[in-house]
Amino acid sequence: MITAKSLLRTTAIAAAILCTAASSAFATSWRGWNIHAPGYANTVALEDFAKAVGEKTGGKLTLKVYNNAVLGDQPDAIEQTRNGALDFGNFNLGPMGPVVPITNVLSLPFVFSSEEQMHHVMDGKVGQEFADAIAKKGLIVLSWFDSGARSMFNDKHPIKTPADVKGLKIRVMDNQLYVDMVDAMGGNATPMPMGSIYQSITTGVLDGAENNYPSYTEFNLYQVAKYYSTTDHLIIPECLCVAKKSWDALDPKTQDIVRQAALAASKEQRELWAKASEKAKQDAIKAGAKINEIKDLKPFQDAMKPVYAKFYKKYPDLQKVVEEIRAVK
Ligand code: BDP
Repeated sequence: MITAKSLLRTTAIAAAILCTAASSAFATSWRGWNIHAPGYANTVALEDFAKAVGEKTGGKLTLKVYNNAVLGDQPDAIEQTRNGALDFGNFNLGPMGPVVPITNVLSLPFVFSSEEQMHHVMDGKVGQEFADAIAKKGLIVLSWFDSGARSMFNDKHPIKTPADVKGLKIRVMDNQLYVDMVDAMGGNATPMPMGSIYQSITTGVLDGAENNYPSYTEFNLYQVAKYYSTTDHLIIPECLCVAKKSWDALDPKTQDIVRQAALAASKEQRELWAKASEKAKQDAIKAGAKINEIKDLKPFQDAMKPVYAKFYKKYPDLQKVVEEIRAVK
């Protein structure tokens, strides 16, 4: 029997459903993954990206950035964004390797000759090849971020030659190439999340890790691994990526707003990065880190020959991508 009360309830439910449908037709909100803390160059650029999109779409698309990897570790976050459970993120191309094979080229030690050359590569035709391959795996690259050059640090001694790595337990990101890289110098590599390094060094599970100056100071690693040696062995780009599912749901005008905001964020991130790198280096020195500047990297480059040999054996087709990178000045 239809009573006045049940009619009222049914009407209220119908109204609520209509309301949700209407608001989702007009307003969308996106969740974004970020490993870094507030104030870090990437975080500032991501938050400005989110703000710009909200403003320029008149609130039709609102973005929220979740910092400090609260939405999960990086390999999981890449997966979640690929399947659309998350909408966007700032990802390092290292942990992208297991998902998009061509991106492993960017994790080959010394593949770029400088950070500047990396920019030229990624902003050009070769960068587009990577973006196209990543798109086939469910992620749209909107722009490229910087993460400087990565160097080794540990709590035992300065690294002056590859032989100094012998026997050291070094944390690496999640990619077999980094295990091979440390192996080639006689060390023992352990892939683990960035947030576990500090404690692992304290307890002796690790002797050190490798990263850029801003991450070295962001995670207070100079406190437990004061010997930082400028091996500069990896220059890995990062992306500002959107889930293809979320991207395809936008109209072309909104896509254009998001893309422009992402390009502006990349410009901002790179400028902030350069300053943050220098500042982090000085902060580390002030806090007692011992920086060992390596003048001649050739012995380290030579030590990487087995890494390349193994890589070309596994991916013969990717040798031409390495050559394309090297041809860019
Ligand atoms: C930092 C990158 C971040 C990585 C981290 C790591 O910005 O994306 O997750 O290194 O080593 O430099 O895990």
